[in-house]
Amino acid sequence: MKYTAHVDSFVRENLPAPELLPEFIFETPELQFPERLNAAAALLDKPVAEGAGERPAVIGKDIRWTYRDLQCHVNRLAHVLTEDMGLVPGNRVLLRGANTPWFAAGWLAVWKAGGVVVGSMPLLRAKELKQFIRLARVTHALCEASLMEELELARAECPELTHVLAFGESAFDERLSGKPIDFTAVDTAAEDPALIAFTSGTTGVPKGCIHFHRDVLAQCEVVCGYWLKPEPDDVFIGTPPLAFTFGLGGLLCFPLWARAATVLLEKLTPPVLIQAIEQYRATICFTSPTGYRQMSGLASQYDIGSLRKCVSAGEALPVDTRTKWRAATGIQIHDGIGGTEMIHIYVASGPEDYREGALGRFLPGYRGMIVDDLMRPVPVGETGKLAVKGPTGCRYLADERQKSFVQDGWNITGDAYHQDGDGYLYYHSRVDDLIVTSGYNVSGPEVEEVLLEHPAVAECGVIGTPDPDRGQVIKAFVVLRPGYGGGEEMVKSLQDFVKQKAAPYKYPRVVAFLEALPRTETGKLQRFKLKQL
Ligand code: 3UK
Repeated sequence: MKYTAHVDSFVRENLPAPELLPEFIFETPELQFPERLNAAAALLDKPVAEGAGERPAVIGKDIRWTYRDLQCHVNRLAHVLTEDMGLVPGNRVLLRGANTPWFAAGWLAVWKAGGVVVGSMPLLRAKELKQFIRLARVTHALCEASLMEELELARAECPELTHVLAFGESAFDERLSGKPIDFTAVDTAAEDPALIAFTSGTTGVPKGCIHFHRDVLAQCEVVCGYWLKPEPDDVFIGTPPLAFTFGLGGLLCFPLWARAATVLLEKLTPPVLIQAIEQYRATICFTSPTGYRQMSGLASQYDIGSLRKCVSAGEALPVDTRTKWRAATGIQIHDGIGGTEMIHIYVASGPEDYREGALGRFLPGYRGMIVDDLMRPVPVGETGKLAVKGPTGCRYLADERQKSFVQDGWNITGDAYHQDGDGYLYYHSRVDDLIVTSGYNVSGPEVEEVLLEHPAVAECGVIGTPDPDRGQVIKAFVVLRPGYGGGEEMVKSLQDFVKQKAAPYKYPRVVAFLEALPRTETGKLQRFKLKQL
């Protein structure tokens, strides 16, 4: 049997069968990982051992930790987990909190102790927490004191959850201060699970994506080493929750990998984020397309001259948003598509290789193709589904849906694209969201792109609704900018605008006005909710 440090083998036993796994490829020198690897040792102990101990690591509201401070806190917390809470390697630990230094310390402490992190976001309620606890057989939880209520409700129905500790209150600080500041990381195998990231999609039971210690490092090598290229003096900031792998990479793993600093603040709405960029002199920002869109209108009021690089992911980045942000800041956005199943970004473009309208190309380490429903590659220029493989990939925890995400060793992400002759990939939409109207294929994001250029439009979402004559008709939900009113005239103006700028069959036959669009905590438009309206 292969080496493992896990004493509790639940996750290993619930991995997909070998024949259902995607193929993993490690083509470059940086992706040759040793057999034993602990993500927290690599991202935290190594920098300290190599002299970065006094450098700034984590910045929060009223907190400034160096790498050595962070290591002390993580080590003490690892002692609490193993000694006071009986954690053994392989146990699942639910982490519940907003993006704060202590929440980040929780991730690293669990990894050091050999546990498997199940991240959860502050807005989740007892219903979702219960699902996570049951599916991942969670035994331990670290929860921000102010967020205990929903966890207690869930716990009442989950006997498997035996140890819960609240952090962010004085009892926690006292308990920690009694622990030694050294802790030797558990000697985990590179292939021991490190996290289970739940993704709910739009409907149904959440799917738990298992990622190994190796995967945590692989995302750093690919996204940072080959694409973003951060440096030790960088200061990262942004909005995605650490429980969303976009945030886990961008706001915790990447900064540590680069020996840079990360600013972790909660409730960063776009106006608060842009103010924080100024205040903390941040240099690298991670947020969603709507974040950049909203901030571009505010940029002139702040001194954000420290900013060097901006990463957008989670949803399609409209050209209009890219243009507005560039006009406001001079920065060409790094757009990348990633996913919970793949852990982070695998197709992307940077300022130097951006091609108008294209999402980008496969990052080094990944390869792929656009295929039809029978997994046959489609010709250049034709729309199909993306199939991708690389150093990371989909491993659902005990879930039948593995069979549809992974086919013939390829990860099928569910997104429709076409590719040009130079390997640039153009994103259309989720395959399920493609609109078929009178025989034409239209994607919601391409109509949104056009509408966003209209001066009255702040935000919009475009979907197909059933129609007896046309199969589906295009329906736009529009949030207007302050000072504009929705009415017959506005509807006509928007429709004419689309007809003028795009093929006329793409214009929205139905237009509705909303105060705000329904979004997930990760910033994604909830198209299914628009369909129900
Ligand atoms: C969509 C995009 C167009 C796309 C994620 C970066 O979003 C992340 O993970 P999820 O599992 O969703 C994945 C799906 O979201 N998407 C993401 N980025 C883009 N569409 N342009 C983009 N740039 O449908 C994808 O399949 O929530 C993103 C890193 C880690 C992540 N988990």
